[in-house]
Amino acid sequence: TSKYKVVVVGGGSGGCAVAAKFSSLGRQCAVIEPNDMHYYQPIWTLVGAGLKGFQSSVHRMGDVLPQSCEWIKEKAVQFDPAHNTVELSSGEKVQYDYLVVAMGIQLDYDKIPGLVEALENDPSVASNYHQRWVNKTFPAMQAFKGGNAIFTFPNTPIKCAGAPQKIMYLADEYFRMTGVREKTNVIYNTSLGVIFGVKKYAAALQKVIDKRGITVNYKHNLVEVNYKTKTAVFQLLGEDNKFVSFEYNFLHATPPMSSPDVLKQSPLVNDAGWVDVNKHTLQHMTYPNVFGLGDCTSLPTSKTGAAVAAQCGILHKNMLEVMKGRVPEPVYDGYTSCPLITSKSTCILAEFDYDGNPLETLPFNQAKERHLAYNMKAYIMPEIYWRVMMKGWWNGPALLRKILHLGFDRKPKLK
Ligand code: FAD
Ligand code: UQ1
Repeated sequence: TSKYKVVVVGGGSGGCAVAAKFSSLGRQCAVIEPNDMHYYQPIWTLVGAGLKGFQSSVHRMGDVLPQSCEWIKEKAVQFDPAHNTVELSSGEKVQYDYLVVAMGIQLDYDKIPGLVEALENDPSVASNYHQRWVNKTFPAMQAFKGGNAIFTFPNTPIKCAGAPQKIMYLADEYFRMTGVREKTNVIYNTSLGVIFGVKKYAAALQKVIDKRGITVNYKHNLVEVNYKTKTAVFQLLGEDNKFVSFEYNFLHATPPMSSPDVLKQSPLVNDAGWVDVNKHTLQHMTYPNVFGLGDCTSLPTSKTGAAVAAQCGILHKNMLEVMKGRVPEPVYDGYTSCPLITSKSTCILAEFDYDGNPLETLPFNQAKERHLAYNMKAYIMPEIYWRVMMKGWWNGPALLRKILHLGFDRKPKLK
């Protein structure tokens, strides 16, 4: 059994950023992460639309993780928080004084019968959520000659809840450019009953949908795909739960998602399977030396990299407090952000807190489609991610917001 002061499980956006913050601990800090590659997933929307190369989203894990920390290149398979240990796929156990769980969210493509087969065999079926199938989206758009272009949103919490519709706006624009839009129904079939969870941005997106002539079908949950007949079956969520079939000529599927299976079976999670943390401190509800970060947690905010950035600084500070025997400060307000790309040069930059109150960084209305927001998303955020956040220096834009608002910011009131 090897022993460390801090063990971080997961070397993705959150795990890597927080390990970098603890890098002064040197070999007393370890990251458990099985993957060779680290992906900047937010750029996959633009990769899918042919606006960025896939290679720009990939760095070798060994080049991204902080050099001073120990990289344990294995999968965590079991948690025993009563004895401060994590078991690895090799069977070996790792002991910790403090644990950060940042394992992300699991993609459950296999929960939709026929979806994986369609993704593997039908060139007109794609999915920006997976490193393998994001590379199919643009070729499918190029080959598309009209008919039904269907975009789906599943019946589970997902990461970046805007991504299933961002690719639709980009495809709609592309189909206009290639002259096929007049022969096309652009259809958004979503399990939800609203286009976006925050009213201010939902109203702005509705205008985009009306202007572009997009069909939105609410409470439509994808349950089956048959690529041989090119049909997608949806269940109508509600009273009758009946099934309707759609023929597709292009299908962009967002898979159902859930907490990683390894976590679901662990003592660390709530009934829904998420790491059970205090929503203002990120400290575990039962085990005070355990903290949770990002997509795998119970934090009731929209799961994004921007939220992870804000959480990293708070987690680091609070864990240092706990190390000193003090009580962590309840400061996380649920900050999250979703850059809702509406074309290859415009973006609605949603930023909000737990209560769905807008928490905008720029001192002008971000519900408007703007070039500046697009440029930030496409050119500035990747630089911030690789050069600043992965070094442990980016805690989200809160400080920038305060400066740009000249201190006239509302004070967060936390229970
Ligand atoms: P991840 O970054 O997913 O990292 C989880 C890590 O845990 C992975 O490296 C994984 O290998 C590892 N892991 C899993 N299981 C184990 C195990 N058993 N043992 C050890 N390690 C394990 N966010 C934004 O802010 N803005 C956007 O515009 C945006 N767009 C997006 C578009 C798409 C298409 C996608 C897919 C995501 C988008 N996101 C966006 C979301 C963002 O990428 C995630 O919210 C963010 O990466 C979450 O960070 P995380 O550390 O929680 O999880
Ligand atoms: C952000 O902080 C972040 O983390 C790196 C993202 O992840 C990709 C984002 O998409 C956004 C929008 C933010 C928020 C930052 C600003 C400057 C509004």
